[in-house]
Amino acid sequence: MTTPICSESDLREFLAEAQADLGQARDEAQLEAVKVAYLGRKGRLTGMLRALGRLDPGRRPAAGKAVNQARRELSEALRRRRAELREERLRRSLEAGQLDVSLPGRGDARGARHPISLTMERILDIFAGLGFGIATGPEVEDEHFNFEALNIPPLHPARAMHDTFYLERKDLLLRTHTSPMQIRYLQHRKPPLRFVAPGRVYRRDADATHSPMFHQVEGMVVDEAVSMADLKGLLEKFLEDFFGPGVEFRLRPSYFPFTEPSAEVDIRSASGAWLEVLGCGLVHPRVLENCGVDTKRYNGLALGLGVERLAMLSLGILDLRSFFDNDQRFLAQFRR
Ligand code: 2NM
Repeated sequence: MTTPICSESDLREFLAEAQADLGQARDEAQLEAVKVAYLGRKGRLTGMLRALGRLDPGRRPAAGKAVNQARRELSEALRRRRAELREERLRRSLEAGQLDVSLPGRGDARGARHPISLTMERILDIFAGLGFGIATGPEVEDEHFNFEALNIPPLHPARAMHDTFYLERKDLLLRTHTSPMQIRYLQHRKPPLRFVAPGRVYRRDADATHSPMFHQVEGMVVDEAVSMADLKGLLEKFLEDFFGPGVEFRLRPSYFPFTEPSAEVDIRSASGAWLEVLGCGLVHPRVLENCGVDTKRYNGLALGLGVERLAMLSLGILDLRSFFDNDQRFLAQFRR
């Protein structure tokens, strides 16, 4: 456009053009471009205002009034179109989002305690209630604490049964049971003692009933004249607390290098079948001597149980591997 002429009809034509451009603007960015083209520093309307200076002084007031009026109208049309576009954008985004505010919430994503942790906690609570302390100790052990002190000499067949993981440093291994903690505990305290040793243990084995890492709790009582009757009484208390009152159980003679006599304990299942739940016995005097206990005065009882096994029995889990798959849908069923 060359020098604008500010006749009323020219202005009307100019405004109609501007309105059409505003209507063409499809979004707020395009609208901004139209605004710049008309009202910007080098815009058409700004050009008109400047041209007023070159006009006959007599015509200036009326022309100025008309151009200013056109600017107000243009500004107002711009504001309306901007509001229109914003509303359109909102409507489109609501349609795309299909937000149904009546839907139920998604729930929270809280984790659940692992059934092994829950079972471990139940077991330790029962022993704590009977006055048992808790021993702790390292998962990396040596042959002395894992085997020799427990009356398992180098060529003893029980060593092969333990499927030990050895470290590169040949004198170190991953503990195959929690008993080494009991040896250390005994060495540093004076009887009478009653305590449990809970924790992870490791054996080279993996199938539906064996995992290379699993959890044990071993318990021990060292006092004067401890008997199999004491052991049976302790088992009755533990099994009734864990499986419920009236649980039927039996002791079946067995063999462990660190106890004499030794027994395995079975409980009667709902189907009538006997299910093995733990091992136990009177502590072999050689084990106590290895720990500096005066065996003329003291003796002891011990028991060892697998936490996974007890968890499977009490929660009705059939495959040991479900504990280690970490499927949240499975684990959340045991939330407490
Ligand atoms: C078992 C079965 C029988 C046991 C023995 C000892 C210790 F340290 F006193 F020698 N700790 N745990 C033991 C006895 C463990 O597990 C099936």
